[in-house]
Amino acid sequence: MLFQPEIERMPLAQLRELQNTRLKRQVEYVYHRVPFYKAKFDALGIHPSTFQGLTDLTRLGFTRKTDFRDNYPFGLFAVPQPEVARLHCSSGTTGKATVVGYTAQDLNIFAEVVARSLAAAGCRPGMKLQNAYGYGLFTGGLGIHYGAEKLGLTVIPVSGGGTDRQLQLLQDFRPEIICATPSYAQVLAEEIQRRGIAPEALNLQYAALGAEPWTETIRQQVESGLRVQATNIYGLSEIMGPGVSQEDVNERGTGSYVWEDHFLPEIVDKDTGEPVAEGELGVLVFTTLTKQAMPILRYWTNDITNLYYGESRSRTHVKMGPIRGRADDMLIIRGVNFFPTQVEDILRGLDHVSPYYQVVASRRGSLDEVEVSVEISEELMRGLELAAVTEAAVAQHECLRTLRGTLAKKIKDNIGLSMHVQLLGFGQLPRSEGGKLSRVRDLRDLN
Ligand code: ADP
Ligand code: K
Repeated sequence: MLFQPEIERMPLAQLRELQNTRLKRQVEYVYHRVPFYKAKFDALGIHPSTFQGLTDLTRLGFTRKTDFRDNYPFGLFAVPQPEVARLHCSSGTTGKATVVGYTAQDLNIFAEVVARSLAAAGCRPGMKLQNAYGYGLFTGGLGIHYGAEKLGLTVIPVSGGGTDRQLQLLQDFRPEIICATPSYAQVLAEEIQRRGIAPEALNLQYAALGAEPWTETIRQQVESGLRVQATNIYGLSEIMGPGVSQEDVNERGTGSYVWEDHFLPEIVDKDTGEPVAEGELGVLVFTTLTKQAMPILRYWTNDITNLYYGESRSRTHVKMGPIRGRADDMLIIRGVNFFPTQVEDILRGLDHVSPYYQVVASRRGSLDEVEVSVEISEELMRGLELAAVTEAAVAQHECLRTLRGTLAKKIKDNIGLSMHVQLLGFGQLPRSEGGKLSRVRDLRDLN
């Protein structure tokens, strides 16, 4: 089903014309309303009166995550605060969160693109949707929620986690659709099998999964475990939230439609920033075309993927392939964005630890796990007369157990993820020998 067929099937030439008009308007809008963009464009010699639209796009330079941090909290906003109807934050920023804002019109468009996405995922008005995306500052929960209402679905706003309750509601309310992170959908599928819940006890037909990278293997597990057809939903707070792109349920595995009338995508080389040929892998860059509260031009997402038109399509909009990785060191753990440098910041504020650490992400079953190894300070080693820090030493010294507990709690409070903390002695972690030392190992095999 197509929620907005006239837009989703708009002939490409007409779509380009629409994008061109909207881009010129957006450039003019930010030039007069956002000092950050005015300064940037002045420096680049760009003026709205001479800006040609799509053919001039690459002249605009990039907007990066650091620009959000430097303009925290409202510096990138283009409207006065009373016109901002809602604020959200993106996870995974060091220190200060990335704040994003929406006018009433932005929220309406957000709901429309999510409604389009859910329709492409198989949903039809009258169906029930269990929303297991987290509600709150994160864009996932409310983003899906209002889009589902816009499409005419009955929403079950259960939010993330609480597996017992999720399973109870799936059996009692019998929703046709579930939205969740792919790893959480896997957990639900495994639990259903483990508890011997009969497939007929559930009424699920579709799952829209996103917020983290996933694979065809995960799709198969979720599809057979939950007896659904599972599609990919992609998005990011800086641009809107979930629903920037979506896979069609009948075209699974062939890529996700990017809703190009609102979000103009590009793929650029991760080192040079130059556009690559259609179909080539590179960094995904987005320009918002209709945002009022916080328009963003050429946002460098750091997500690695490709864009292509190609065969097998029920709509005219471009498709993006699955996210193959990140051009920065951000990890996505259970849907939550996490920069290892966030651990560094926590260590800096803590006594008795060295600044050396290592982060290892792995998968146990279908859930991501993170272990953080941290060295205690030389001083503390001397004080405790330890040559090395072993499990036995930790068991013996209460102060080490307290230190480990404090660190685990700070990580949980600041980053929003539970991690295992391992204490090591000073000097036990590898040091850089001139080259770049990777503090991160990602052992999750996503293939
Ligand atoms: P979201 O609520 O969409 O997760 P965030 O702003 O917290 O929004 O995170 C955005 C990032 O999450 C994206 O840049 C991308 O790295 C990742 N992400 C979101 N959806 C997907 C998806 N379907 N596949 C792979 N990665 C995704
Ligand atoms: K995410």
